[in-house]
Amino acid sequence: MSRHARSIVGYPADESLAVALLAGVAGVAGSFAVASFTPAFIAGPIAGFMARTLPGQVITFSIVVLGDLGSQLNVALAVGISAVLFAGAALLGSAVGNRTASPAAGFVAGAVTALISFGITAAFFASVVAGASTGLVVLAADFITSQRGTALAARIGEPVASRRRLLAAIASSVPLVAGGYALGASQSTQVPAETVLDGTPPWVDPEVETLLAGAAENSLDVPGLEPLVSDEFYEVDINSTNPTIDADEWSLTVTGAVDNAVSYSYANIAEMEVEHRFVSLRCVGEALNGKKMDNALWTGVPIMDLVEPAGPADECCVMLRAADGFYESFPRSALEDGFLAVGMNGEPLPRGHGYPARALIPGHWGEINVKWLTEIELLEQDVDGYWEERGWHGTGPVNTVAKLHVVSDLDDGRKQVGGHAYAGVRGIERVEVSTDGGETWAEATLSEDLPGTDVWRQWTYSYDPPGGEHEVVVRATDGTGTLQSETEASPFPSGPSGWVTRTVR
Ligand SMILES: Nc1nc2c(c(=O)[nH]1)N[C@H]1C(S)=C(S)[C@@H](COP(=O)(O)O)O[C@H]1N2
Ligand SMILES: [Mo]
Repeated sequence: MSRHARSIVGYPADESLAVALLAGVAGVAGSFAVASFTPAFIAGPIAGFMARTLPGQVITFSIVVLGDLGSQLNVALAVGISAVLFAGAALLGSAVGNRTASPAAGFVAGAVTALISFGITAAFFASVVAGASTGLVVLAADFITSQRGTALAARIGEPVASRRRLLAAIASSVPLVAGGYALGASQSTQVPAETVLDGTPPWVDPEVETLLAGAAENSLDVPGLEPLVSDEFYEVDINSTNPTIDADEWSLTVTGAVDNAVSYSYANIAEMEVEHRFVSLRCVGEALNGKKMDNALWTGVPIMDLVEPAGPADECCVMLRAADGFYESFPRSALEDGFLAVGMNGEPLPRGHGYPARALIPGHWGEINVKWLTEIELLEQDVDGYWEERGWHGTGPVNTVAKLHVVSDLDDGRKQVGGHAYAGVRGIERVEVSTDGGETWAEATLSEDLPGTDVWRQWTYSYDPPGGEHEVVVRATDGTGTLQSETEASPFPSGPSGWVTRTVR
């Protein structure tokens, strides 16, 4: 047996790169198999690291111009970088192994590969456990990819042809990658909140059923229009992977300018007197007629019920901090009507929406509705939050908007248009539609107001289409009688503005 055959990745230079890359890809798949799409997945923190450290303009371009594609590209890039890092580890490992006198070469190569993978992973996670498990996974992937490659090629016949060995490495890494992906994708890492609570969870309540049924009943019967409680609630995060928090270990602390800091466990909050509230959210970074505005029924407690026992000083501001490293600061006054949600639409809060608990700050842009909330700090001075440090001004109240998402032909030849309108706590009083580019206006039909002080409404309007192309324009008037601003503004830095216009044929 040659020395090459004995070493794990001891291939001739011309093919070792390709085999190392295959091992790297298999290693990433293995990491996914172990961690699923959680922060312990190697590509997660790398994507997060890029999102945090890339210049603000790049991130803003990605959010405003690329939208969801931007974060998908970020994840894809992070997966690629992870594979290259692991491949580098395998190459280094094999180089070291090849310098070692046999028969220890293979062992040394594998150990060095695992050690470097461990180092890379631990550096990104600051976690020894994640590093160790990833190191082992990469070692296994590396071993199987190269060793099976060698073994298969050897069975085919000595001397082992490079190409055959490479093909065999491909053949062994494909099932590794497929299996790793399938394993990772099948994992659900959310701890069912029922298991950490004694008795009935607060979101299991006949009142929830009644409220949800009412919202369904009051939703306008317009095909293609999202109902009053969103079927698919948008998600915006600074990280590509959601934190996986054990409700058992989670706590929320009230700190800063208070008489004495107070801490709450998950059970503490679930045992309090809960409320169910409809609250809509909208992201400051979305397009004027975008899809990052939604509504849900949330179960939780008024935030001041948690803050008051700490004896807060009468200070100007507050900072909310979260388990994913996110933080936002805003005026204390906005906190007064704040809500801490643990349930959503009759279920525990989904991981993507902040499990185990999130803040809801009525009428304000989504960004201060901090998910995975861990700390409420009372501040004597206003400071910049995560997005404000990157140039955004998204801590204030939402702009008024009427969106146009549905245009359809009715059986009788008329046209039907529809969408949602939202103005935060100001409420929506009226939506008007123009079918002639803004010359004349007619009032749209609105859905019944949902109970709640921070909810959207649906609108619809049907008309006889003029022959050919025409311009449909929509505008809302908020509950204070103020017409939606016609001045056009891009989402950056303080939210989109203008009237939604669409050419209809
Ligand atoms: N911890 C944490 N909270 C967060 C964010 C985040 O990245 N991390 N994103 C914010 C932004 S920008 C918005 S628009 C809303 C979106 O909430 P959703 O994902 O539940 O729709 O959450 C906010 N809260
Ligand atoms: Mo947002």
